[in-house]
Amino acid sequence: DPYADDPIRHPALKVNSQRPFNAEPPPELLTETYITPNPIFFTRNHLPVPNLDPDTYRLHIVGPPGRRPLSLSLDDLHKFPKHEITVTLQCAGNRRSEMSQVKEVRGLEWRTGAISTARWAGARLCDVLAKAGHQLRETEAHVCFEGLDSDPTGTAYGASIPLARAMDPEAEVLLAYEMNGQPLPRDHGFPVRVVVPGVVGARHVKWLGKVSVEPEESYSHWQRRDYKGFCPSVDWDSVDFDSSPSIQELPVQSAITEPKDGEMVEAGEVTVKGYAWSGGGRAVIRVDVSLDGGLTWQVAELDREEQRPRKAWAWRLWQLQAPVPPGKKELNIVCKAVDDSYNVQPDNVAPIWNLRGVLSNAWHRVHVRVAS
Ligand code: MTE
Ligand code: MO
Repeated sequence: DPYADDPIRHPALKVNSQRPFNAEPPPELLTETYITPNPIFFTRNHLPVPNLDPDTYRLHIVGPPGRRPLSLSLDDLHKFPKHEITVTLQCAGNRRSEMSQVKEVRGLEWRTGAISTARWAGARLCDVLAKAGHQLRETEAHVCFEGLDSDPTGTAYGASIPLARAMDPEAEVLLAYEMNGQPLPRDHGFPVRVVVPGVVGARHVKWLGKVSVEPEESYSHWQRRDYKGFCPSVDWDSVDFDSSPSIQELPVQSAITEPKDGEMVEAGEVTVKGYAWSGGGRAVIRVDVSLDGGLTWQVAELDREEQRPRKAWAWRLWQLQAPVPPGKKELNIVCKAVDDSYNVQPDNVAPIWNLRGVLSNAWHRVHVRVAS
């Protein structure tokens, strides 16, 4: 059993698949704290978790033609300036279960929890690439990452990002060795993973073994044959994966974490809580909440965490306390977020349905009954 050596996991996680391990925190725990504690941070593995020895670990950075590659130990990586940032990581498949209610999709049935936030620390990728001799010459180039996890044929997990993002110090792409002040847990990439702020989780390659600069995107299955969006009419017979770009920055997203769907709430006053986030460093500027299915709206209160212009990498938690209209037997609670480009979420999921069930960011709806 290639999974026999996987780590022990926190019992609060809702497991979507055991082998490979995929799990999300329950919604009420997800927004209890701004920083997600490591043991309940959502986990998305495609393969068994490698068991890497930090003493013999080496990260290979392929140099430009004519330069020797770098082979960095963990100590070598610690010698680069340490950079620490708060970043929200979201899987492209977050909220897929709502898409599969419209029509069957292929993928794990994530609810609202394939998203979490941590303080990440490590070396800046741009510093490491510069040390290896790379410059931002070729604008069409890509930085390819390879994981040390592999399938029975020896194929490793891989992904890439454009070189321009990798070389931009303002993009703050990290080779992270710390998560919330601790060495990375095994499930989250020990000893080193990529963190690409504002970009889909699939590019944050864990158990990083190799970095190279290539004229083309990564040839990995997960770069070329997955994690792409399509028209709702495209099916598995007609899909042409080369016709869509790989997902990089994600669209604006929000969800309700309290109350839960089907719950009974007290008459009088209701507290609605949730998260909101947008890709590409775009800040969430507002979250609107409706108690009547979207007929009338109220503005939720956002947390006061710092939002840097163009570098708002982390989510905002929000809440609304509102009177329950007298006589109401049920509430159709809805939320929708707006980012600083005034991007909004679509009102329902059917027009954004796609065969792989990615990019599911319609208004989030929760139906509750009111106690009488
Ligand atoms: N890196 C490797 N090596 N193997 C993987 O399976 N999964 C990717 C990404 N990096 C993956 C990986 C996907 S799809 C996501 S959403 C994130 O890791 C999840 O990171 P997490 O498990 O730390 O939440
Ligand atoms: Mo993912």
